[in-house]
Amino acid sequence: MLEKLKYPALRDAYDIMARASAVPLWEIYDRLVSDQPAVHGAPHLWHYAQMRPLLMDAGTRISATEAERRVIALKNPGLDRPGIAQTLFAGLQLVMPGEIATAHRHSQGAIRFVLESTGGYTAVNGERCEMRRGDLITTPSWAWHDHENTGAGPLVWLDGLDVPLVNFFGAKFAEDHPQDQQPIDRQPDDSASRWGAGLRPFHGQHATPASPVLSYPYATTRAALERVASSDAPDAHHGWKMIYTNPLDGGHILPTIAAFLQMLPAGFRTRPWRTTEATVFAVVEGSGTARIGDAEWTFTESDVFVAPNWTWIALEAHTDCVIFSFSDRSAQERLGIWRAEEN
Ligand code: 1HN
Repeated sequence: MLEKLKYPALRDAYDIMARASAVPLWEIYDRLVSDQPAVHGAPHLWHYAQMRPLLMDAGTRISATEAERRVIALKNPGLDRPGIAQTLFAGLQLVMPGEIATAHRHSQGAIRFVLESTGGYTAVNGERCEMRRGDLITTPSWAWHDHENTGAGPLVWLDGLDVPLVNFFGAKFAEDHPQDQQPIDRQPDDSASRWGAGLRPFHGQHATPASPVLSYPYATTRAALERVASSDAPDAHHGWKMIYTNPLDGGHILPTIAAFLQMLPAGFRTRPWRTTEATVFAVVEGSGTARIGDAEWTFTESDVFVAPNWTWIALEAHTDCVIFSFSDRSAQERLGIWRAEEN
């Protein structure tokens, strides 16, 4: 087990420790604590033009029912486990016209960011959340959810889940709903009306750390960003960037996952920044160049790319850009370990 000992004269003591299921800490680490984080995984970009045909092919060869979820997972080439980053799962999910993905719930929290839609919804806790391109829908831990395509064309979205984190903790539970589709007992926009209109219910409380608002429509978020952009100068590191929030405390939408929407004007180059969080970006509008660590790619609409933890990020907009992103920042902030550096 231990090779190349720093203190070979202690080998006899180490052998006795090993038989006691113990190891000398001074032998296993170079330094007891490292001064900089290790980077987990590689920067990577998935072009939608390459991924879409794979999805559509899967759409003809396996049904949503057979697959349970017809998701093509985006696997980070620098990690051995599935996952787009050490802490995050991301995948592209396809539901074909007339198909449903049956109702279940699990301890993993999820977000969905819609890429293609001619009509469809995700039902969460009895509420139908309409899915249009650019809409963000949350599925908090243990919330019932099912999906349906009610349109004539494919329904595709980016799934983001805290699967690796929940697995790491060993807190993974799941349950199928007794019905294929959960009963709908709430009006559309119920959660946004109760919690997201600058009001909250006079009676009653919201019990979980996740945002009670389930849907953040693009029509609303884009208009907000556009208005801010029309009056503020763009930030040197982020352009115009806003955080999807839980209206109850101004915090992130899920206890594990934070989400962001940013706008960059044509020709704008951000200065480099890095944080301890792993971030997944999805391009909503426009095209540009992303420089993530040593990688550099041009991106266009619906492309997805990942910046691993503690890796420099710089974005350049060729045209006006709107970029969605999500990360594990929410979990890190709650644990008090999140850090950022700007260049
Ligand atoms: C899941 O339940 C969904 O409900 C999508 O749509 C992706 C990836 C891993 C584990 C569960 C969904 C998932 C998932």
